[in-house]
Amino acid sequence: MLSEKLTKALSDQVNAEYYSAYLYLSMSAIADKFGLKGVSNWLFVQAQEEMAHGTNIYNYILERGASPSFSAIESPLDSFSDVNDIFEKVLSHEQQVTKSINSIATLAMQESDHACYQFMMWYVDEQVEEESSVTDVLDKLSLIGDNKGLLLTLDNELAARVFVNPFPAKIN
Ligand code: OFO
Repeated sequence: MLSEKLTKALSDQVNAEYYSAYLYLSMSAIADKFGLKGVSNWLFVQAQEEMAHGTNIYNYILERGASPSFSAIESPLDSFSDVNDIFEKVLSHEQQVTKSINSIATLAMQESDHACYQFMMWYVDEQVEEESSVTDVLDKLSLIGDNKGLLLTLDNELAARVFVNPFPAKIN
């Protein structure tokens, strides 16, 4: 059975993952308005991943015999100056998420809840990958500068991203 503290921390993380999905949907809509359909697609797929992350934690709380709590999901930012601004905000958001994932892993360790610690390790690895993939996009944007042709090439590259459910056995 999960402790009350871990149940609350995991419930808050479900909320945070759904907030991330909301934020990326908001960004996806703005990118669409900018005429960058590939960026919009990349962010939409990111939102789908965040929902899967949140649902997986929700399922884990139930699997451990605890009851999740639900609080309101904050409204996402909805104003971004350009595509650089969007990805800079994605990176700083993911850095915050990494902190909260690490603090849950630390709590699980302090409570000697090895199962929960092990569960959180997937998220720890995922955050490394997320921060790295966003940093790659930011590096490319910095090389592209004001070259609109190269920006469209990057947009085409990001259009190829497809959603792959990271937890196919658990979520339908
Ligand atoms: Fe769920 O990884 Fe981003 O926030």
